[in-house]
Amino acid sequence: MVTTDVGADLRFVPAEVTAPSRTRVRVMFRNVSTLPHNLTFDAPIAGGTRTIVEAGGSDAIELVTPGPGRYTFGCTIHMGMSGTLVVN
Ligand SMILES: [Cu+2]
Repeated sequence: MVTTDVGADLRFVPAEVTAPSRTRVRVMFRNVSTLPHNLTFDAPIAGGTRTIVEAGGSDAIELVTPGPGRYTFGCTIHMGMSGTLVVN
């Protein structure tokens, strides 16, 4: 589960999440802030929630984790709002 900051700060909470490699996982995203956000993985995962997860809303992503490494995700609405998926 990843959420946002509860206010208007542009950050994910927690900013780093961990999962085992080559496993199907479900990432729940809850937007508890006052602004619309999304949670979108960069390549090679390249998947995400719907583009606008409104304040108070939530969405989930299902993905199969790649090999071990660090994979970034972000909010395409807000540059610089990012987090990391650590795959073991
Ligand atoms: Cu955002």
